[in-house]
Amino acid sequence: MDDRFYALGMFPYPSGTPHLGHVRVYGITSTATRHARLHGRRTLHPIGWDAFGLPAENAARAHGLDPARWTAQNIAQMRTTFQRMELGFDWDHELNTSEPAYYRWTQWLFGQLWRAGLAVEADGWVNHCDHCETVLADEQCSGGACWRCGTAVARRRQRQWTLKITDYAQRLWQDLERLEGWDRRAVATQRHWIGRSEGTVVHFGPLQTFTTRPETLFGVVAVVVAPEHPWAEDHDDPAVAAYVRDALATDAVQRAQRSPSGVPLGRTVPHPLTGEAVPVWVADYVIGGYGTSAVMCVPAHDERDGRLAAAVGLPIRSVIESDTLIDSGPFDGLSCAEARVRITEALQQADQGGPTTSFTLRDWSVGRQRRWGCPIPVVRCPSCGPVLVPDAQLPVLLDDPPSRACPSCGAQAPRETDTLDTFVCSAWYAFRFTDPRAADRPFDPAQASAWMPIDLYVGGLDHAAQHMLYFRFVTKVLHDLGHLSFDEPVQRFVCNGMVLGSDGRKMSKSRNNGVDPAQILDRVPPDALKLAILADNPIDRDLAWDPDRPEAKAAFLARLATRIDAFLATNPGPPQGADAWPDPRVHDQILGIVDRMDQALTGYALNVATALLHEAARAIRPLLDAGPQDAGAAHALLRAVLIAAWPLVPGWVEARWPERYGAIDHWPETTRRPEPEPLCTVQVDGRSVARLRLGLGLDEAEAAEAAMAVPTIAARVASRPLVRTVWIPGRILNLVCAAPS
Ligand code: ANZ
Ligand code: ZN
Repeated sequence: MDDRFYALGMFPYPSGTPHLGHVRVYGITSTATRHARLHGRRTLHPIGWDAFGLPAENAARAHGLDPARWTAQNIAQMRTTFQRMELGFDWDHELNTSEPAYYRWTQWLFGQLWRAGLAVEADGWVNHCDHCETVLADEQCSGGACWRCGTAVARRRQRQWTLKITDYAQRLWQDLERLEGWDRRAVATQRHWIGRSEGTVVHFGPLQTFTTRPETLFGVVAVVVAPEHPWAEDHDDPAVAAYVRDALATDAVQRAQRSPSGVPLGRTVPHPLTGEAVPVWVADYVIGGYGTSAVMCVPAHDERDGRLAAAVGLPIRSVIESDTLIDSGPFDGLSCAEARVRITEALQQADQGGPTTSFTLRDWSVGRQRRWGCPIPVVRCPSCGPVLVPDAQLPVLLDDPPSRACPSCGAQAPRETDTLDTFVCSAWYAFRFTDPRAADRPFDPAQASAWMPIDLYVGGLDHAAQHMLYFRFVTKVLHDLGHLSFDEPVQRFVCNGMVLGSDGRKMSKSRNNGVDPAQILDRVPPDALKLAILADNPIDRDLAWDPDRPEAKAAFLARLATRIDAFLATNPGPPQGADAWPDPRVHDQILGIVDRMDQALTGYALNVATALLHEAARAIRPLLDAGPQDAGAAHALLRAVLIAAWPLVPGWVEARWPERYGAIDHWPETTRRPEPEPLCTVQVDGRSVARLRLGLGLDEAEAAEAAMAVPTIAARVASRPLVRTVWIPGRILNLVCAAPS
């Protein structure tokens, strides 16, 4: 087994007070870390702050504070609560993405991407939140509204710093197969976002379309372009211009929902195989940027095309009848599957298209018109254009003057004022954690490669798309540039369920159903809080919060503590590891529970582990109450139970751990006493002659041999040859011999 264990809970935004979701995420990672340590692994369990970004800036604005000060206050407050929770973080690895010591290297990462041709300024349609005054990634618009403030998203055309994640679409797709340790829901989410689709490009003169159904080519009645398509833009016809303007102002979700509409562009293009003139339309159900932003319209066989045709009066041409092509010229009579291949071939031969792959994944627009973010290290020189600030001149600080010397010609030039999307900061923080104090490098490749891929990553399913895609993308790029030995960052990805308020809905400040862990810690010890949140439900399910649960767990721990403390005070001896408890069933039962706790902790089944802790408490009670005669054996079993409980309730265990028990440094031995071999009946020629202990694992010949070693049985056989042996392990051995000659 690997001797290192890197457990990471997604690091928090320090935008307010900690919540129970944090207790759950880091409760999982801290338990897993301690368990790994008991198995002799070196562990890394860091924590830091995803400190840049809109939440801090908006909140700071609302409170009239500088975002830096506001963030620092929140971090101090959250750090205090996290420390009270005794989560076993490696505090000496703490990092803060808004400090120059960190974001200098985020800028270095941008430079790496720039030099690899993966960071470019691209013109494109962007989602804009007018309230937050910033561009939003598609993933940051939920239901057509800004993920942060809920304002309806507006669409704008803008030049944006963009990372070309689509260059990695195929690898991001293909490597999903390797993610065996991931929550299946997260893999499905990634698959959906990458959205690989195999199809065919079909040329209609100068216009290219993307289809997954080339066999319907003879059913085409129009070519329909997206409002974002160059053919639809700046159109002279006022009807087209008005239609396009309206469509572009509407976000994708609403566009997909409204009833189909479209307008003709007033021009035609030639059909690639028949040469027929096909009219060109614009319609808002065609998505700009997917495929070629243009589709061949086949109303007879595509639902959306059919609805457009019905709405605007386009003809309907049926070309498939019970899986057979009709009215399709030379392809009549072929099955759909055959026709798909043959028509694609015909297009290729005519140089009018061919097979292709499309991805739903869009490039990642990372420019934000915000102050509280990592400055993009670029100078906009009037004579040289955009110039990357060289690594040696980093960091470009937030408070740097608005202009600096152009790195290429030396003239004073304005620096880029856009900052980076915070998802860039969090796309590489896990590497930094392996070498967090390095001043002259972002991380040590040897350290990163020794600790990673991450053994256990825990976070919400809501980060399964964006953060996890960006994290995988940056890992692959840094791998390709020689900075990392691996190209997938996470081995095991556990998506924790949410903590729901007592009203059954997600806890949030706005619903006022949230619970402050700090207040619970005023009443109960941290281990009781952790048990309360880890018990009952598997970690990947939602958990309805029961406000009485921490007190119940505290009472359980206190009762058990009283018994154990009394036992330890009146039985001062050391544990006698070799001594077994006189009743083998009790002995085996307790060590069996310890074994099952080991399995539960290995599989992160922390609800099971919690239940086993209760079971262990019941099982050791008779030992604690039994009095001094078997104290050595009782100590040995108690010691095993305490160690097994330590990953879950470390503070509680350490508070009663006697020095004479040694160190809590390895998982207890659970070898139980060997089961005695069962007594079997031995027969000779069907008549019982003896009772004998014979091992269950023996085969026929071995059992017979063992029996023949017993003189009384050998005498019965009296050197007659064995004809047959009947052996039912644990029950009967029958030796059937030849008749005496
Ligand atoms: C003709 C056709 C006939 C189609 C038919 C379907 C059924 P997926 O699987 O998502 O890749 N399409 C292509 N580009 C599009 C865009 N930018 N916006 C909206 N729709 C687009 O789907 C590919 C199919 O979706 C393509 O195949 C195209 O319609 C449409 F009976 O072409 B099909
Ligand atoms: Zn210049």
